[in-house]
Amino acid sequence: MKRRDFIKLSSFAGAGAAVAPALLSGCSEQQAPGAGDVTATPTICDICFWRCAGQVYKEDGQPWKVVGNPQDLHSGGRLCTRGSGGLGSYMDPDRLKTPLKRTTKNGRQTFQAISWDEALDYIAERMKKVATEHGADRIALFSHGSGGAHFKHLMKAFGSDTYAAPSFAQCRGPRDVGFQLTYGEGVGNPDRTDMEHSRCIVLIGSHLGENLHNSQVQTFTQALAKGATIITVDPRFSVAASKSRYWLPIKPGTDIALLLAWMHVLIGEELYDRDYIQRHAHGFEELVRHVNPFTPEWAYLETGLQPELIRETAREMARQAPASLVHPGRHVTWYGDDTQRSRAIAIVNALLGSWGRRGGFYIQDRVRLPKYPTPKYPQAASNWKAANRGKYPFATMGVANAVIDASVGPDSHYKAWFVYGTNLPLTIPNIRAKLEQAAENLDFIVAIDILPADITGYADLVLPECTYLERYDNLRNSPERQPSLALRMPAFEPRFQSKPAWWISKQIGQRLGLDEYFPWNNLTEVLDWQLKQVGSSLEEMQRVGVKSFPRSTAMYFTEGADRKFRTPTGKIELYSTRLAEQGFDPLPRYTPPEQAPANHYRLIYGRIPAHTFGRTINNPQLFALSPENNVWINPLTASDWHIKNGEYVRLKNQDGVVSNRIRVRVTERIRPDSVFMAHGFGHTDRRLRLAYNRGADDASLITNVKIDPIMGGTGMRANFVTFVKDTT
Ligand code: MGD
Ligand code: SF4
Repeated sequence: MKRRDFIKLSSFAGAGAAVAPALLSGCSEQQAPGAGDVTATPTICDICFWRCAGQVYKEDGQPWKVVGNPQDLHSGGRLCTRGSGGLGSYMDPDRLKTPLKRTTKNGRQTFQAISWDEALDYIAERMKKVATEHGADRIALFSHGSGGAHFKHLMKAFGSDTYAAPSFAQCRGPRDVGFQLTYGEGVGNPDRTDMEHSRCIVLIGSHLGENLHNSQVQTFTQALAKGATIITVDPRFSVAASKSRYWLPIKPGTDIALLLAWMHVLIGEELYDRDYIQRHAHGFEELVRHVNPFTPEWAYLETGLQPELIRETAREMARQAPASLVHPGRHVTWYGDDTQRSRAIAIVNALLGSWGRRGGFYIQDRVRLPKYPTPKYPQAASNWKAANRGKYPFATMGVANAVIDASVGPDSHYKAWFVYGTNLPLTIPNIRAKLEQAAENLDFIVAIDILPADITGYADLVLPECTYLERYDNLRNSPERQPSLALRMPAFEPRFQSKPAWWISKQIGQRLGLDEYFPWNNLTEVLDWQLKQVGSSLEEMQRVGVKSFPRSTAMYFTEGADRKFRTPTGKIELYSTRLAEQGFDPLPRYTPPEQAPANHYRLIYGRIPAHTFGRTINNPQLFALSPENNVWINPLTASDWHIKNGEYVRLKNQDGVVSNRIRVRVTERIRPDSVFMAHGFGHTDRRLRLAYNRGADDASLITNVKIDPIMGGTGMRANFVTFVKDTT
C-alpha cells in the first residue's frame, strides 16, 4: 500500500445524512414566496472572486433567495446567474460534514469522522513537529478564496511565508506582471477597465458574457448600447464576437503577431497618441525599430487574418482613442510567452494613450482601512522563491506549480501543505503524478473545503468549512471606481459541524501558542474595530451591507501634466529595462506556436455562464442549468470524422491521454483546426453525487505545459486532441 492512497470512495466512515428535500426546494410549499415573515441579511457573493454584495432573503427562517444589494455600485445592485444560485452551495447535500482523518481499516485507507478538538490538536502537533525538524518555513499554503486570508495570517505568524494561489500562475499572473513592467502597476482586481465610457473595445480571447464578471458585463453592454465598436479576436465565434463589429478568427497562438502588426500600423501611419508617448513613454525609438518588419502582410501569414482587416481595425482603435482599450484579459496563461503577450497589449494601449484616460483604464481607489493591530510577523527563513532558487524572477506572488515542484522527493523543500479552497488536481495542469509523489513524502496535508473535492482525496485531514452564507469574513475593500466597504455575515447557522476559516485558524493558532496574533474572541470584534476607524460600525454595516466612501484621488490623469510611473525610468516602459537587465526580451517577441500533429485539433477551453471553474458543478441549482460540458467541433471536422451533433466521443491528446465521454456540439462557431470545451467538469470523487463523472476534464488533456520563464505561469493551450468514438 502507498503511504497516502488517493481516497475515492462512495461513502466513508462517519458520513452524515443527506439534507431534507424541503430545504432543497428553497421555500415553503404552502404559500407564495415572500408572503411569510421575510428577513434580509447582507452578504458578499463567493461563487466567484468578483465579490458582488448581495442580500440573503429568508422567509419564516427558511432560505428563499439571494439577490444583489441595490446600494452596491460595484455590482450595479445585481448578481449574475451563478451568484443567484448561491443558495445551492449552502444546501448541497454532499457537503463535508465533520472533520475527517485518514485511517486504515481492513488494510484499506479511508476517512474517519473525528471531533474538531482531535483534528485541531493533530494539526498543531504536526506543525510543531515540522517546525522542530525542518523549520516553520517548510509549510506551504495553497489558497483561493476569501477565507484563505485567515490561514495566511496563521502561517505568517508561525513563520511560513509560502503562499500560492492558482489565480496567479494559472490565471492572471502574466497580465499583472506584463502591465506592472510597463506601467509600474497592474490592472488590479476588479479590472480597472473604464468600459462604460469606451468607444472601442478590443477583446483578445476574453469571452465576456460567457466568462461572467457581473459589473464588467454590465459596463460592456453599456458601451455596446452607446454604439461602441467591439473588435473580438478569437478562434471561436464567442458571444462577445456575436456582438462585435469585427470578428477576427485568429489562428490560435498567434496573437503577438497581430499585436505587433497593429503597433506597426499605429506607428507607421502616425495614428498613435504622439503627445502622450512623448510625455510619458520610455523606449519609443526602440519600439519603432522593433516593429518595423512586422507588416500586416507578415502577420497575415502567421494569423490567417487579412492585412486590410488588420489595418482597418488599427485605424478604428486610433479613431476612438483614447476611449479605446485593448482588454488585458483574465485567464491568460496560454502559450508560455504570456507575459510578452500581455506586454504587447499594454504597449498597444500606451500607443492609444488609454492608460489613465476616460474610456480606457481609470485610476483605482479604495478605503484607507487600518489593519487590526497584531505583533509584527517573524521573518520566515525561506520563501517559495528561495525554494526554487530564483526561478521566475518577476513573479509577484507564489507560483503554485513551483511550490509543488519543491514538494516532490525525499529532499524536498516543503514538508507539509495546507490547501484552502482550491482543487489542485483539476486546477494545475499535468499535476496528478506530482501530487501523488508529493503525497508520498510530505509529513502532512490538510485540506479545508466545503465539498469532498478531488484534492481532499490526497489529504490526511479534511476540515469542513461552512459556506459564505454561514460566516463572517474580512470586509470587502477592493480597489475600484468608487471606494466602498461591504460586509459578509452569516445568514444561517453553519450546517453540520462546519466552521468558518477565521475560527479554524484562531483555534490552531492558540494551540501553537500564537495567542497574541489572535487577541480577539470573535471576528466581529476585528470588523467593528476596523469600521469604527473609518466612521462606521458593525452595527451600521449589518443594516446596510455596503457603504460607499468618497474618492481621495482623481479618476483619470490630469491632461497635459507629467506623471511619475513606478518603473525604473519613471515612465511607461515600452522598452522594459527590468526585462533587459534579467536577460529577457525587452520588447515583445513573437514565437510561432507548435503545429498540430496529423489529424489533431488544438484544444481550447473556457467558461460558461452557469459555472465558476469546478467549484459550482455540484451546486444543485447551477448543475440544473448546465450539468455537463460539450465539445465544439466545426462541421468540416465532424464530417471528416463522421461525428454527429449530440453524439458522445472521447478526446485523446497528443500524449495518448483519453478523456471522459463528452457530448459533441457541431457548430460553425469554431475554426476547423480547433475544438472548444468548458473548464471545470469531469470530477472524479464519487462523493460529489451530481458532478461525479459528468462531462470531461480539460485539465487531464493538458499534458504539454509551457511554463512562462518570466513569472512561472502554466501555458495550457499547446495541446491537441483527436477523437475516439464512444462505444459505451
Ligand atoms: P475550483 O476548481 O473551482 O477552483 O482554480 P480553483 O480555485 O482550484 O476549486 C475551488 C475549490 O474551493 C473547490 O474544491 C470548492 O469546493 C472549494 N470551495 C468553494 N467554496 C469554498 C469555501 O467557502 N471555503 C472553502 N474552504 N472551500 C471552498 C481556479 C483556477 O483554475 C483559476 S483562477 C483559473 S483562471 C484557471 N482556469 C483554468 C482553466 O480554464 N482551464 C484549466 N484546464 N485549468 C484552469 N486552472 C485555473
Ligand atoms: Fe457572484 Fe456573479 Fe458577482 Fe461572481 S460575478 S461574485 S458569481 S454575482
